[in-house]
Amino acid sequence: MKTKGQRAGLTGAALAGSQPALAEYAYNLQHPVSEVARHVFGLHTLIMLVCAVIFVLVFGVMFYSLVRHRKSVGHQAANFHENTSVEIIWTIIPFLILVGMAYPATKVVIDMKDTTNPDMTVKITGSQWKWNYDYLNDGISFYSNLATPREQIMGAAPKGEHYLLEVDEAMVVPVGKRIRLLITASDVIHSWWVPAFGVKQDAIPGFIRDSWFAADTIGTYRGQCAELCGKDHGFMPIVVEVVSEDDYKAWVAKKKDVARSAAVAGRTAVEAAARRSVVNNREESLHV
Ligand SMILES: [Cu+2]
Repeated sequence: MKTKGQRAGLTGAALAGSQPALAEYAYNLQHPVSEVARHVFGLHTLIMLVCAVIFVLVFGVMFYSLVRHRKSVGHQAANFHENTSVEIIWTIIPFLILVGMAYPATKVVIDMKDTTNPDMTVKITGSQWKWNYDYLNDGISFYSNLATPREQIMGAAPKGEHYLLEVDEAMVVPVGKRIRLLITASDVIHSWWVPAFGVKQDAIPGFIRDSWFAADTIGTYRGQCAELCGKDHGFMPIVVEVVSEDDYKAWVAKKKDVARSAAVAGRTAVEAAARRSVVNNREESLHV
């Protein structure tokens, strides 16, 4: 017979096997790669421990009292109704516990909101159902759309490794740099959430909210819109590629090149269309 632990392990393995992209969500928060995310992780662990200790102490005392002092073995109920000392103790102890938890939590929240001295700024606009990234320092702008093939969503093809967590154009940032995010939306409220960076910020139409992160490890990090925003809310993932400074520069140069040639192609097409219409007009006037 399998023990409970073995069964839990098997369930975890089955989950990990069927949804590799979600495996890391299974038991804990994602592995943090920024200072803020590490603090959030630590805070989460600390508060869970405090809750666990309180749980064990309170229920331990309660069950001990219920069993050892039960009526059937002849105990009389103690009467400490309106006992001032007891009331003071059970007010002061929770108060001290709350202050003890609020102090580190407030420090992390203040750090999350401190967007001063950024190395670069990216404006992120959520819209139904995609993200738009504007690199204010480098003059780059693009949309990031879901890249999961329709057949996988419809169940006609096996689901890929990054099912619903892949995009056509990822946000690219240099490693170790302080990235300030200006987050807004063009239609309804969305939320830009990348757990590994410790960033989760509502994108609200008509408002600009800011946040920041500095990723310390090169890699690909994934997130999702975290505010119910309509029928395709689950289809607007976020992918951030953290690359070296040199790779970032090369990416910026490539993006600018592509934008330039698109502009040239656009201008050529407009000029050709204008020439055609001049020729047509001339021919029409000759025929009159
Ligand atoms: Cu959304």
